[in-house]
Amino acid sequence: TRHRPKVAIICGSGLGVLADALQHSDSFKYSDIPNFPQSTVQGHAGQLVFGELRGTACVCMKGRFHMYEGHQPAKVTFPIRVFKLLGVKILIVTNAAGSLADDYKTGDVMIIKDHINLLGLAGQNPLIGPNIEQFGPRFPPMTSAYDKDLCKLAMDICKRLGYTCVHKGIYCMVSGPNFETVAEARFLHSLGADAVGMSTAAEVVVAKHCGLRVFGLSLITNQVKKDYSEKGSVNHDDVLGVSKMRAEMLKALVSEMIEKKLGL
Ligand code: 6GU
Repeated sequence: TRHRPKVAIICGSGLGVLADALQHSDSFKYSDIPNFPQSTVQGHAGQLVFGELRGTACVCMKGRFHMYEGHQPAKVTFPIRVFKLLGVKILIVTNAAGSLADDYKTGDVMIIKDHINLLGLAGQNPLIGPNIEQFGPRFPPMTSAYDKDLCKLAMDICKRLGYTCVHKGIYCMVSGPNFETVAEARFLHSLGADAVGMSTAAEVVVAKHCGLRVFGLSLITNQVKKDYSEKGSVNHDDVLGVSKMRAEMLKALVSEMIEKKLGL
């Protein structure tokens, strides 16, 4: 590819259409890239797409890797270091998530203000093992993981585009693949999490370690039941359905942010 991306975008479940916005694109199957993990999840295509979005060279992961597929944390986050070596400066992460917050509705967007890397705290951290100094320090700080200026830019654009269903909140990563019990949902909510999902935090840790700026979006695809009396249960098809419905909105937001050059 002739593209030399400064921005990398990870497309979450059902959000692969973000990659379709790229112009003059060159696509590579993960299976054709040496040492790249493979996607096994429905709704995750398994392609690295290079192209231009509003005049800025970008690379999109159309499909990401999850721990529940059997990948080790370092494997899940391998593409982040590939992006770093390609010259990427900013990582945009997207995901589908369940809401724990009482005031979030299905279809809402949460700009990720911070995360709780539950697995990372508990020993499943992608940075465990010998530190590769070439990428970053042994003990990287994580206090400003999500870039404040990019959050503000996103909030301003949402206001201008008339998006009213946008929140700023805390994302908690769990391993999955099962969705949460009621007791687990209450536990995560009591920790301060507004949304829960099975990705993102590990990728962000590796991105911060190697000095990338990070912006994150969660699409709220369902409410997590925090009460035994609530009826119904979530399934992956519902998650995909909602994210497909809202993908155009996320595409517009990300495109506008890139048009504003993300402060590059
Ligand atoms: Cl409810 N839980 C988890 N862990 N991940 C999700 C989700 C729920 N909804 C979408 N992704």
